[in-house]
Amino acid sequence: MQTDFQIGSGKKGVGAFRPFHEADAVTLEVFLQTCFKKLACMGESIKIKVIYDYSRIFVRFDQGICRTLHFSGVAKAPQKAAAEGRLSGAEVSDQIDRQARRQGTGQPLSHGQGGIFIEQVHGGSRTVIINRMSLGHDFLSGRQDELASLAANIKTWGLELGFDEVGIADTNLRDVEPGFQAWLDAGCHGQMDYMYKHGLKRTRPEALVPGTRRVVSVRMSYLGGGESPAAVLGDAGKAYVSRYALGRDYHKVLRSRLQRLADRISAEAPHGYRVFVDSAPVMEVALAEKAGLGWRGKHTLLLSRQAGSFFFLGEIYTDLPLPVDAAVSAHCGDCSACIPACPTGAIVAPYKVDARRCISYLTIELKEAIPEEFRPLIGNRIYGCDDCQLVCPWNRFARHSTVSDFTPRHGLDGAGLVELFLWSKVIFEERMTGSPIYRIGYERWSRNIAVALGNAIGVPMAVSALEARRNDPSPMVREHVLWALRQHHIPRPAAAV
Ligand code: B12
Ligand code: SF4
Ligand code: SF4
Repeated sequence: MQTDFQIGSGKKGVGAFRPFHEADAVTLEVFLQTCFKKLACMGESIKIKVIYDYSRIFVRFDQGICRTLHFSGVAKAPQKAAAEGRLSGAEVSDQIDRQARRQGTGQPLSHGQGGIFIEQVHGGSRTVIINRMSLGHDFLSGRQDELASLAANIKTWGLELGFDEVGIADTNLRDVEPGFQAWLDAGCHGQMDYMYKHGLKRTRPEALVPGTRRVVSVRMSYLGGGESPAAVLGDAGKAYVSRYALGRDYHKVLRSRLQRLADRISAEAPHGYRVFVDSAPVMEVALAEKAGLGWRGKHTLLLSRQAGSFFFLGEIYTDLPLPVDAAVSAHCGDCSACIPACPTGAIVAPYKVDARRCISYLTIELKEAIPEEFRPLIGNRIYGCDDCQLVCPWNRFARHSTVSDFTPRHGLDGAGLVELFLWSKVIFEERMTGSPIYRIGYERWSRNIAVALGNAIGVPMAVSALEARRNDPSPMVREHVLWALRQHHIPRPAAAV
């Protein structure tokens, strides 16, 4: 999709932007804030910034913009761009601006005529916004019964696609903004720069995707069977991999289904949307809570009476004005079992997790050496941690997933530490392709297992496996191997000191 498209004075625009040649003696910078689909169907988010500093500029557009979109050859361009942008597709519909089509070529539309509204710009670097080019989903506004039936359909379609629950929330997250800011200010995000760099877009969905009115929130259980977590955690020679990471990468599993759900909604009611799974500045837990999918436990994760907490969350941001669901009440009550169960004391207070202490952060997000104070506490957890969830009484109700993608692969549900430590980089990459573990790479994988082997006192072959990688090419892995050998009372050789 081409953005920052510039049209100089007297120059003709091309393609879908052809009518912008009407701009008089100014240079325009065209920002496509959302997508061509919107241009075709709603046109609510095309912003044009006037760069030249004129004292008074009047920017005119004629109905050519509409005609351009109706021209079959050009219509393919927005469709292609929409597909590339992972949008549902651009539609050039007959409903677009019938008024405009009745105008003769070259006759500018003035404010209030047809579907194109134009703003006047007075000097400076200002923004012109073209509003309401077409009817689009605004057909639905004010038709509450149709919206309610659409919302019900969305939930049914979501279940058909394998989600366990679907809810709808508005975008008002102002209540969580101060807490999020306090968390950042306290440095709890550690090295996760992505947590602060998007500013308020995380807590303001409409700032991330302009036009967003509702969030369709989904949850999908991920327990895929395999060895019992307690048995693995109780065996120092085994590697504990967080239950969410035993199968196929959940980002892919959820995203493709969310895309299908969004497509299905589009077929019924064309909408502007984006789908998300843990990969963007989105407050997933807070939104799911608003959408009625559960309550926030004292470990900060979302909990449901029907399903415990072993599930993923995903969202569709949409501009459809769907009816919202009510939040459910909290049921932690007097329980606080998750707080003392945390091996590293990461739940610093109810509802507050300091990521820098969390084993999930230390083994997945942290790119550098794991601070020594945490290494003995990590035990045999080599990728993530589930302890705060395993002790939660509500997880008696956790459901096993029906999605085969979450079935454990390569015996990761109960593999031996020594066996995994002997994997070469080639084997790691081959076996972990398509797994969420792939993202941490071979070096962090080896670092984590070295720590676990350091904690595997008395486990046969632990020392020899560590010795075999004493001279690992990675300085970080070498340092962790030496630390681990010291736990077994094997000193560094003189040359390595
Ligand atoms: C960053 C992140 C992490 C970080 C930080 C976790 C955290 N609790 O914040 C780390 C790497 C540690 C992590 C670990 C895990 N994560 Co995570 N994580 C995320 C992510 C990307 C963002 C969460 C977030 O916004 N955190 C920021 C804080 C500020 O949010 P908060 O706790 O909601 O904020 C409140 C408190 O901070 C409090 N507060 C107020 N004042 C103060 C002051 C201080 C000092 C503090 C500390 C707090 C505080 O108020 C805030 C507002 O209500 C989400 C996906 C997403 N995009 O939302 C997944 C997500 C939350 N994670 C998920 C999972 C599965 C996990 C793990 C279970 C993985 C594992 N097995 O290893 C663990 C669980 C650890 C835990 N108990 O939270 C799932 C949770 C699903 C569910 N059922 O809720 C999510 C939703 C991903 C997904 N799409 O499914 N995760
Ligand atoms: S995931 Fe583990 S380390 Fe992180 S808060 Fe829960 S129990 Fe603590
Ligand atoms: S262990 Fe207890 S306090 Fe923690 S989330 Fe579960 S019910 Fe709530």
